[in-house]
Amino acid sequence: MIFNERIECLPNAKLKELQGERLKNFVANIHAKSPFYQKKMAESGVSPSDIKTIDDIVKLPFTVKDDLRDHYPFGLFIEPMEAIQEIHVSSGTTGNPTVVGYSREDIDLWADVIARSLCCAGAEAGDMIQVAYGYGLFTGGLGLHYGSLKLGLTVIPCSSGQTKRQLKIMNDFKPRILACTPSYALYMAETARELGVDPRLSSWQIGIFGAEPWSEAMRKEIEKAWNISAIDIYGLSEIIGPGVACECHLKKGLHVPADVFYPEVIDPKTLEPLASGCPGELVLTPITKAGMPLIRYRTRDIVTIDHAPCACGRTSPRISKVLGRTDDMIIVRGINVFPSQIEEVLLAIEGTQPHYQLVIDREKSGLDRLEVLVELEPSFFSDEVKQLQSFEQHVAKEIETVLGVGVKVRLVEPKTIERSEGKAKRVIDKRSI
Ligand code: DLL
Repeated sequence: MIFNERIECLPNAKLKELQGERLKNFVANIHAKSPFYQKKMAESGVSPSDIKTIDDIVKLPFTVKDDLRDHYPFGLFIEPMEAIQEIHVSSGTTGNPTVVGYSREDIDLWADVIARSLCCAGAEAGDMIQVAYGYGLFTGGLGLHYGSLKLGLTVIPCSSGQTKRQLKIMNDFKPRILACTPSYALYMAETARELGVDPRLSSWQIGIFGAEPWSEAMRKEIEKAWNISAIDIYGLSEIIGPGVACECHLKKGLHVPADVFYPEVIDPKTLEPLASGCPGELVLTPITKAGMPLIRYRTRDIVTIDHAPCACGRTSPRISKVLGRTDDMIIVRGINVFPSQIEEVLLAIEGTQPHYQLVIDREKSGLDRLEVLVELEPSFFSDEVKQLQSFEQHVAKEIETVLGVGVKVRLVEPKTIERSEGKAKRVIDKRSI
């Protein structure tokens, strides 16, 4: 089912017309109300009257995360506080957290795009959904909540954590849909097995997973563990939260509601637009947002984009799974490494578990050292040191073939790597400590 067929299946020319109209009003409104953008646009030599069609978007300046941090907490809100209904905060690793504000229209928009996402994923009015994303300042819980209400689902607002209780609720209430981070879905499966419950018999048929990178191999693990269809949902607080893109049942890319979030893919170095299919940084402009609208926001997420219509009937462009982030890319001895590449390799090897961590350090000689910690399935654990060493070497070789850089692999005992109820921490970079 398609939530809003008229919009989601709009022919390309009509979509462009609508986007152009919206962009024009969007820029005029921001320019009238935001001293920050008045200055930024003046510096770029562009004025609202230069924006006539959606293609004129390239004339506009970019916005980056530091712009939000520099105007902490409310400097980029363009509506008075009375018009802001809700505030969320995304914690970063450095500096001020990112604060985002939603007007009433923005909350409606959020509910709408998530209702579209849920529908895209296969949910239908009358279904029951267990929302196990964190409720609170994080956008995951409340975002899925609003969208579920809009679509007419019955919501169980579990939030994340209390895994045993999550499992009991699943078992007793029998929801058809689960929404949480992919790493939490795996953690819950592990806990279920420990409790003697077979996760393959769960009531969940569809899982709506996102908020962190996860590979195709991880998808297979989760689908096998829970016997469900695992759907990828993407989003970021600065744009709205979850609901910026979501897969349909065909899983051939994540549909972007481009009538409200205009996507571009650029080369992060030259800032030039890239052709469909070329990996680059995703830039988004939420062309109908009111409370804290951003122009050409650089997400730092690396994706490819496909403008061809999907066999599901939707004409919206689709982005690939997130391939990495410009800032989680680790540079080891000059070679660019994305954790997702290592994840793919690890999960393709029989005997390893989907729990891993990457530790980067600098040797005395000044050379970077990348150590890959990975858990072994209990049945593969051996008392024979030699056997373990040869397995480590085998894994290291497989990774080296893909990355082109030498790594050290350390097999660790089951349950040694910290489990996550939210976003998993995959990389520990000791070079900056
Ligand atoms: O993680 C919003 C969200 C909640 C998305 C629930 C999906 C489900 P932030 O905390 O602001 O917002 O983090 C945004 O998380 O720029 C990506 O790097 C990463 N991310 C989000 N979804 C995915 C995904 C939420 N499906 C940052 N795959 C983004 C890979 C993702 N990375």
